[in-house]
Amino acid sequence: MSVPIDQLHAIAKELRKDILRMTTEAGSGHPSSSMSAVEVVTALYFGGFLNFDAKNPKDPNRDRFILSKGHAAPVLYAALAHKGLFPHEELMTLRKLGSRLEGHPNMLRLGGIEASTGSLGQGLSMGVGYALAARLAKNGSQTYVMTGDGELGQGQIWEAAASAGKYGLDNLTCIVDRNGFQQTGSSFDVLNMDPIDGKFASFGWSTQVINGNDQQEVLDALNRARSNKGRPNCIVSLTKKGYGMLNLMAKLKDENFHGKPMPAKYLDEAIAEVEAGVA
Ligand SMILES: Cc1ncc(C[n+]2csc(CCOP(=O)(O)OP(=O)(O)O)c2C)c(N)n1
Ligand SMILES: [Mg+2]
Repeated sequence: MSVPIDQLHAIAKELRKDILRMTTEAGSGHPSSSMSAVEVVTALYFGGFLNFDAKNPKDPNRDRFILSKGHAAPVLYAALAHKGLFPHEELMTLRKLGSRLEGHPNMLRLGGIEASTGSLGQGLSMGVGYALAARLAKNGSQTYVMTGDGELGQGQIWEAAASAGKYGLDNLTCIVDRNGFQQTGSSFDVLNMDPIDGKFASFGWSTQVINGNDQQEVLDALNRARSNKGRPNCIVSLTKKGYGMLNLMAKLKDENFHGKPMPAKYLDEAIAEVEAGVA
C-alpha cells in the first residue's frame, strides 16, 4: 500500500502540533525528543508499515512498535489518537492524575502500548523477545524499536544487539533517533557511540544511515529493511532534536530543549512554525 507523501507530510504536521499542545498543557514533558522522531513514527503508523488495527490492538499477529526512548511518549500518543485508539481530546490529559497517558508509556494502562518504557536501554531487549516469539509463531509479525542516541549508552542495548545478531532476526528493525543530544548535552560529548552503524554491523546487523526527518528517505529505508533477509536491521536516523520548531529554539537559545514544554506564551509561535514547515 502506498500512501501519497503529501498525506504523510500533513499527518506529520498534525502530530507535531499535538505534541506541542499536550506538553504545554501538561506543563512538562519532552516535545523536542518527540519532534525529532515524527517522520519515523508517521511512516510506521500511516505509511503502510505497521500492521496495527486500533479496533483490535491485541491481535496476536499484529506488528509491534516499541518506543524504547519512552520519554518521547507524546509522539506515540499523538499517532495512536490519529489511528483512532482513543479520542483526540484525551491527548490533553497527558501527565494528569488518573490519565492513561502517563509521562512514559505504560502498557498496563493503554492497549496499543507494546512495552512500558522510560527506563532507557530496555526496549531493544523486549523487541528481541517479540521477534523471537513471532518466529516461533510463524505469523510474519514485524517488530520495530526506536531508541535514542544517548540511550545507546544505557541499559542492555548491546546485549540485545548481540543476541539479535546471533539469531539473525530479520523481522526486527531498530531505528536509532540520532538527534545529536541527550539529557545533559551533546551525545557526541557525553558518550560518543560513533560509528553507530559500524557497532551494529559488528554484531551482524544490516545497517543504513538516513536523514530521518526526510519522509521519503524514511519510507525507502523501511522498505529496504522489510525485504532484507537473514539479519536484523538497524536504521541510524539522523535527525534534529525539536525538528519543526528549530527557529524558535534558536531564538530561545536552546538547541536541545530537553524535557521542557514550550512556555504557553510561545505556543502560537511554535504552532505557526510547524504550520509553515521547514524551509
Ligand atoms: C536508565 C535511565 N537513565 C537516565 C534516564 C534519564 N533520562 C531521560 S531522557 C535522557 C536522555 C536521553 O537521550 P536520548 O536517548 O538521546 O533521547 P532524546 O531525548 O535525545 O531523543 C535521560 C538520560 C532514564 N530515563 N533512564
Ligand atoms: Mg538524543
